[in-house]
Amino acid sequence: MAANDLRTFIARLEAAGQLVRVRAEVRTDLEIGEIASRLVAEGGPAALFENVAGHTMPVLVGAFASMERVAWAMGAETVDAVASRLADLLRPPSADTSFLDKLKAAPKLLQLAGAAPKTVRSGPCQEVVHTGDADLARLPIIKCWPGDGGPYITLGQVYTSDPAGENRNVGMYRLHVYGPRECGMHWHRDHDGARNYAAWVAQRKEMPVAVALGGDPVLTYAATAPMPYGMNELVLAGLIRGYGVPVVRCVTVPLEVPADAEIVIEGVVDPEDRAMEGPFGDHTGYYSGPDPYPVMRVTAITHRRDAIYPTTVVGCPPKEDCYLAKATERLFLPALRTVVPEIVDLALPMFGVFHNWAFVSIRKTQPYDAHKVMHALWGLGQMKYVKYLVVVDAGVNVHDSDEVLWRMGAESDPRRDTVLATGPADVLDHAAPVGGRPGKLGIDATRKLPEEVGGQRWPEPITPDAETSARVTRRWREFGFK
Ligand SMILES: Cc1cc2nc3c(=O)[nH]c(=O)nc-3n(C[C@H](O)[C@H](O)[C@H](O)COP(=O)(O)O)c2cc1C
Ligand SMILES: [Mn+2]
Repeated sequence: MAANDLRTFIARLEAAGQLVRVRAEVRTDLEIGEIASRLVAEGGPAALFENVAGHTMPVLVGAFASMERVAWAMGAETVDAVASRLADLLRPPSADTSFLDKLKAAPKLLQLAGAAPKTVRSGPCQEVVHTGDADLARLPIIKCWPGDGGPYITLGQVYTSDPAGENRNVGMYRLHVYGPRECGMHWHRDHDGARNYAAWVAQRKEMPVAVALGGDPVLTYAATAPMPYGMNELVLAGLIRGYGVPVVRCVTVPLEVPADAEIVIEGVVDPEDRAMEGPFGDHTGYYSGPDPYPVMRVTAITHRRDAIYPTTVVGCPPKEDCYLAKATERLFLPALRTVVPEIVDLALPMFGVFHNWAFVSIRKTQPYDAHKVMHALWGLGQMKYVKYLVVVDAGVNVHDSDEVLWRMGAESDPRRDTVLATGPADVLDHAAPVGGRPGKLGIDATRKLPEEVGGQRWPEPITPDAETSARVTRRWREFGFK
């Protein structure tokens, strides 16, 4: 059963034994965060806190804190199944497509067309409307870490557009709550929310913003997906789901939000108004900020009558956000492969916090293919942030970091096989040289072709004899082993 709102998803997690209802009283100040961190560390369930001190709204954490739960959020059993369905849907038709093939492609086109959001007249997210009396303090917003500059909304889908109402975007950016009707907009300079904001600033106009919490669980994933600017993440959500996401018009701003959301915060961002945002215990494992960021003034808060407040805690990896990032790794791999066909598999290991590390396996046919792949990847979207990039041969399991490091140790020479390049650093990379040139290190850990090593002999890797191996498997019990 596909859950198309948060409460149906909660029911599904509960039925699968993957959600604990917490009836004991709990605090928004650090306590929910501490519990969430422990649950994710032990591969534990999601938690629904029903008795939050000072609040009536329950708080949900950990709903996306496993690959299985992320897959369920997409209405599938595995993320790989979604990835192959999307890859098939988006595969460009080849030039020699026959008429019959074109006919076969028609249902695909219909599916693509049907994925656009559908405007509906009303939705449960507006069952209760607060405008003049809107107050963020009524939401059970948590403070995650002791050094945080205050409470933060951590799992919000931030809806924006440019001044023409085009380039509709949803991105997940944390919101630093400053007061009852004010919060900081922490969209990084090269994220699409910031790009839309720059367009409003250029016209010196107040920018409308809406932040949705909950709704179809696929939306939480979609808000984190690195779609190119101009491609609405709601369409991605619709493609994953197989139907357009129902959206309603906001009450006070000209934006649309998911009709099935639990809570929506509407507001405006003055082009002149900035405030210090942070510090915040970030997913790097360190505090980020304080830095100046735009400020949103809340114009309305709407919610379901019995709204549930979803949140997450980031920090030293792995945390819940790492599972959302893994889903992106799987979903976007087919697209990477169409641009860089040498790529077999790619891993952004969780300890690399999205993009400090990338391990990529390639099918190498030409000398220096590994180098070609490094430069190609550093030129693609957010892959530009990858600091340490290790290229191995097809057949190496890039999801096994020990195996990758074994191959790297064995197959590479630190002088001959490393590439030191320059490229942009992520906003959160505190080690990047300030005012200097951020570095990238590529390591070619593939087996070398004769042309790459002046004819030096490259040894054969050891693999077992296939016939013997099969025989031993057959006779294993006969030898007395279990
Ligand atoms: C839990 C979580 C918190 C995030 N917080 C921020 C943030 O505060 N600022 C930011 O720019 N990106 C943040 N991100 C990453 C963006 O959501 C992600 O890069 C997304 O692709 C941006 O979308 P956009 O390109 O449409 O702006 C966060 C991601 C997750 C999973
Ligand atoms: Mn975007």
